[in-house]
This record gives sequence, structure tokens and C-alpha cells, in this order.
Amino acid sequence: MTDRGGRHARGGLPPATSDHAGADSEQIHPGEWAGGIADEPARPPMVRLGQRWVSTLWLIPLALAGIVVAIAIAQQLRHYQWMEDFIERYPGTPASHAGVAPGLPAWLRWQHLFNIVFMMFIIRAGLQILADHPRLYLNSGSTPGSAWLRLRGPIPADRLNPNDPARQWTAKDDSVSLPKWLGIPGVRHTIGLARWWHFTFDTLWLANGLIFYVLLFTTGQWRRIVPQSWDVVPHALSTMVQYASLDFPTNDGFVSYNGLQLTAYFLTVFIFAPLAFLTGLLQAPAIAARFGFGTGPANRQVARSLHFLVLLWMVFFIAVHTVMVFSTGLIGNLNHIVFGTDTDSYWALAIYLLAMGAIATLWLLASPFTLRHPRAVQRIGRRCVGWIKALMEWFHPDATYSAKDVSPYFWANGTLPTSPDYRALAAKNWDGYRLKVGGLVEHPTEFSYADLLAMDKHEQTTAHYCIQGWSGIATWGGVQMSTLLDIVRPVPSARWVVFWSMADGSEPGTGRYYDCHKIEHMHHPLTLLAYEMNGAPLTEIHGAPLRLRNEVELGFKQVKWVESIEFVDSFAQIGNGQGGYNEDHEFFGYRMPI
Ligand SMILES: Nc1nc2c(c(=O)[nH]1)N[C@H]1C(S)=C(S)[C@@H](COP(=O)(O)O)O[C@H]1N2
Ligand SMILES: [Mo]
Repeated sequence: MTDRGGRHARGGLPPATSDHAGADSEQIHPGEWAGGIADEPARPPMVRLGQRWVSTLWLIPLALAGIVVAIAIAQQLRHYQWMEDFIERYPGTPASHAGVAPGLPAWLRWQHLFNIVFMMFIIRAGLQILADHPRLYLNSGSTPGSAWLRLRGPIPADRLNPNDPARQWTAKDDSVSLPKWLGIPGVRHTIGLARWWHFTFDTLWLANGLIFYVLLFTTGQWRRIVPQSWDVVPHALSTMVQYASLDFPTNDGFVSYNGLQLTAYFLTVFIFAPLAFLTGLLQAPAIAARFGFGTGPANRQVARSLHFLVLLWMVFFIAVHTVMVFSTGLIGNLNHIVFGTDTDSYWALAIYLLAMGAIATLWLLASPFTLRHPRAVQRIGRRCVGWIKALMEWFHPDATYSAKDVSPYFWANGTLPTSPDYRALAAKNWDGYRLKVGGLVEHPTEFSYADLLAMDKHEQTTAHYCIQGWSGIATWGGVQMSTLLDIVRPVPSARWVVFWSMADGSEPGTGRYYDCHKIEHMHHPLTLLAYEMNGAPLTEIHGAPLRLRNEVELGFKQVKWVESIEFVDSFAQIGNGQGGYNEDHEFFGYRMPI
């Protein structure tokens, strides 16, 4: 453990409050959590059809009606001779799958089990992440009113005034909670913890998938799930009619799959799984800033929407897959899945039920464990995936956009400084403001607002990616950090740069908002101390007089209302030692290039 005793005032600021209270204070108590935001349960998803919002619950009766109609049509079709000829010609299972030994090998059966365990956590934590910004869009600015799906009502129209801090509808205000059995951990604005689950199990799922690919292709098992001729299409159609007419085709799953199974497995393994990975990556600020995906068809909101559609497919697949296992000869199918033999042992059912019991137990423990031990979840998550995320922090950000890409509305987050000093400085147009830069530097320096304005000015139009899921594009004007570095000259032992805010964090009495950045990032031409946004002086909401831009990282690391900058060799002694206010109090990670 870190030595917590050495904590002291930093950069002329009061110390962050001590965490000497034991583990109990680290538990999540809804009501006190995240500054005491009231619960706001998610509503069932609604989709926008033109101007109207329609509840997706309508899909349930629609699907039931659709099934009934499909059965009626299929049964009618079976009365026609041409259909019976067609089915005789294409009975369902393409003949081209020779060369694979019957039965599923042990590695495949184990991977199948791991897959569902990993996916259960990925899906549940993914929904929790969605609930933190419960709207899906296609435009890079996440423009209010332009969503196509949402889990809550419209944003109150009188809360979107970018110049009135008191009436600002922050992205945090917009978050919703999920039931604890559904989301992990269910409580409103627990995205930091949900991400540890999501990314850790993503990594395991990807590793499992990679091994699966390798073994599929080295053992020839790929032939089972890759269509090898176009006759898979008529076979799939024929299978569909047979299932729908409730006169099921013979279940040959032990030897080879029918056209419909082939198509579904192929799409899931080779199209949707890679798409999940890809659309996940496209939500990363570091990748967007490196490759210029901030706008256009690969922008974060498109990626997020597709990521959600992949989730829908996966849930649909798992549901139909399970129904089919049950309805096409359960015991035989379970023998295939559990033992890899074409037998009829009831032991397969027993083992299946045992596995399902274990999965249900894990399911029920995930949220309570997370709420009781959030620091452990953060620590374990960081051990598992922190180092992978760190790799992306090496991307060099150079993507900039043009004036026409600037978002019409830029969401806001955070609580403004409340001190009389801040008000007085604002009233005097920042006359009297001093940016203090110190710590491990050769020339500690204070800069007045006029000093900053007089320095070389840099402008950039860049994309902002909030952890909650929204994004926005703005033109920022200010002083490059590299300019400042040339003046203060950090000493070689300086490894982290702490940006201290004039504002407190969201939890009362827990001290100032701050965040730590890698010193390497300070040399990027796009790392900026901005005093302008879209050609006008920064508004209070967006961080006046000064806010940070580091385009490799997520939004919460872009400290607003910057008061001082401190160069340090380690952040272990600052705050709770996690690298920033939200890292300390909301269990975020400090490396946030994704
Ligand atoms: N001091 C301070 N800076 C902050 C925050 C905050 O709460 N306090 N919120 C962060 C978060 S979560 C985001 S997404 C961005 C939002 O910047 P914007 O309000 O200009 O959009 O500011 C970041 N900087
Ligand atoms: Mo954020």
C-alpha cells in the first residue's frame, strides 16, 4: 500500500481530504454517491420515428404477432408441391462440410462455456455504460434532440442554456440507473466501475475469441461454421420454412449444421464479434485523435450506435440459440455441448444445470460485490487492463477538423467553482488571476491572464470524448503546454503533471478537482491550455478562465477552471493516490485513451 501519511498541501491548495476512514467509507451508498444525485431509473428504450418517440416495448406484441403470422404462412407454404420439391432438393444441411470429424472437441466446449460467462458481464456492464449517457445518435456532436434511441424523456428545454451555469443540464444530470440485477453495479453514474468489468471481460473474451479462431483454422473445425458454397442460401431458406411450419428439419448438429445455423454462427463469429471489437475501439479518443475519426461515418456516435446494435444481435442470438437447444432434442444437444458425444446421458443435463447455477450465482454477486468493494474492482481492473490501455496512450494525436464540423451544442459536465474569489476574478475579467506553475521545474512561474494572452496563440478544432459516451467538436484557442514547458523547464525526474482546478469535485468536502497527465503528452502540439472556445472567450461553464485539452485522453481528464499546474514524479501522495479526483472518488482509471 501507498504511504498515505505524506499527503500535504499541493500547489498552494488545501489538501484533499484524508481517507483514513476505513474501507467502509469506500463503499457505494446510493444517496451519497456521486455528490448525492437522486435516483433516476432508466425507462424502457424508446426509438424515434420521425418526430415521434415510440416505446420498444411494442416490439414484444409485434414479435409475437410476427411469429404467429410466420407460422401461418409457413404452414400454408408447406401445402404447395413446389415448396415440398424445394425442401426435398435443399433439405437444410449443405453437403459441402465433409472433412470434419463429428462432435465438438473439448477445447471448443470449454471455450463455449467461457464465452457465455464473459459475455454476461460484458453485456451487463455495457448496458450500465449506455445508461450513463442514455441516448444514441449518429452525429459527432451528440446534439440534443437528435438522438434515435433514448432511455429517458427529453432534456428539459429550459436547461440547455450554455451561458447559465445554474440551469445547465450536465451530462451527469442526464445519466440514469438500471436495476442491480441488470446493470453492473446498477447505481446511477457508476460508469467508472462498469468500465472495469466491461474492459476486463472484453479482454478475456477477445483472448478466448483469438484462441478460438486459431484452433478453428488449425483443426479444420472452421468448415462447420463457414459457408463454402452459395447453396447455403436455399438451404437456409428451406430450414427457415421448416422451422416456421413447426415441422422441424432433422437435427444433424452433431455432424454438421443446417443452412440457418451456419449463417447465424458465421455472422456471429466472423462479422458481429469483430464488429463489436472495432466499434469499441472507435469510441476511443486516442484512436480518433490519431486517425481522424472524430467526424464522418466512423465517428464515436456511429460506433456507439453500431456497438449497441451488435449487442442486440448477440442477445437475440443467445436467446434463439437457447430456445433451439431446448426445442430440438434437449438431452441430445446437451450431450453434444457437455461431453462432445452423441449420447443421451442425463448427466449432461445435471452438469448443464450446475453450470447455469454457477453462472446465476456470479450474475447475482456482481453488483453487490462491486458496491461493497469498488476500490478492489478498480484495482483488479487496472491490473488486468490498465497496461493495455497504456499502449494507446502512445498514439500521437494530430487529427483536427474544420470549422463546419464544430458541434452546434457542446454538452457540459462538472461543478463550477463556488468561491467568492472566483466570482471576483470573473467580475474583473480575470484581472488578478494567476496561473501558478511549479513543482519539479527549474523556473516556477506565475502567469497572469494578460501574460497568457500575450503568449503565442494556438488554435485547433478537435473532438472531445466524454467517458459517459457523448462527444463534441469545438475550436479551442490558447497556449500550448509546450510553450509553458519551455519557460518553466521541468527537471528530468518530473513524470506527471497535475492540473489543479479552482472548483471542488462533486462530493461535498472532498477537496479540489484535479487530474494527472503523463509528461510525454505535454509535448504534443495539440496539448493546450485553452482560454477560447469557438472564437469567443471560454464561458464559465466550459472552464473559464483556463481549461486543459489533451486530445489523447477522455473528457474528465480535461481539467476546467485551472488554478495551478504542478510537476511531480509520482501521484501516489496526492488525494487518494489514484491520479485524479474522479479516479479517487468515482473509481475511474487514470489512463483513459479509451
Ligand atoms: N474542474 C473540473 N473540470 C472538469 C470536470 C469537473 O467536474 N471539474 N468535468 C470533466 C468532464 S467529466 C468533462 S466531460 C469535461 C467537460 O467539459 P465541458 O463542460 O467543457 O464540455 O470537463 C472535465 N473537466
Ligand atoms: Mo466527462
